[in-house]
Amino acid sequence: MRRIALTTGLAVTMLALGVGRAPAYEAVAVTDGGTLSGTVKFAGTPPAPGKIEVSKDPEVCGKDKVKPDLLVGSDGGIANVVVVVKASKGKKLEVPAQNPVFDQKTCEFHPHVLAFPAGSTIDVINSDGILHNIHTTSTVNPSQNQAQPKFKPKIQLKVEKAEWPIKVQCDAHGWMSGFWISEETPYVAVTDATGSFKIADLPAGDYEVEIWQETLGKKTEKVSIKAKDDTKVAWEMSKS
Ligand SMILES: [Cu+2]
Repeated sequence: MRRIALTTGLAVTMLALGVGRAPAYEAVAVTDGGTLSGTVKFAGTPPAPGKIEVSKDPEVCGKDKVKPDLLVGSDGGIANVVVVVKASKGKKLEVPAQNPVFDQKTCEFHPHVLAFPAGSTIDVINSDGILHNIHTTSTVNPSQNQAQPKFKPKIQLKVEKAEWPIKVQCDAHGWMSGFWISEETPYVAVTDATGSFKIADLPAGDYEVEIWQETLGKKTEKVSIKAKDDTKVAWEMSKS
């Protein structure tokens, strides 16, 4: 018993000192913040988009579907790249007043990559009127797995803790895939169809920025943010 008490005491002390943990994010007032904006483009010739074989419900899902795992626009911009500024302090991370929406439509997840503050409740919508099944694979949060038949047009799933990427799949349609990004700071963006992104209100300073794409992996970039200034970047990713 004494050993257990000692061990527990040590663990509590280590937690209190923050030993072995990343420093917690500190919310501060940001005045004269700077902006980081730019593009993430594919270096070289991108591979032809993959095709999805629709093996079920083609009347709702459609027949010719493009795999969403690597979408490169005509100017090389990569969609759905997650951009995370590794900030230790900055503006307060607010859970949105309106729940983020994750829709299942023509047997695809919209958006393909959904970023939201940790603690958000996600409105999972079934616009198709057929059976879908929302299945998340988490390591920090509990994984969630719920059937969503026609008579349940909306279910709500809360994600308490910061974690990314959380893979989301549908067990009824094996090709359906998406990702949730549960944010620890407000300085996260997902690139649009042209590969563009913008992150505002950053305190001036030097930062590491992680960029991640599901088939291209993770890369770290460095930026300097100046007060009231827009730092523009043109980053590239490629198949390794
Ligand atoms: Cu489905």
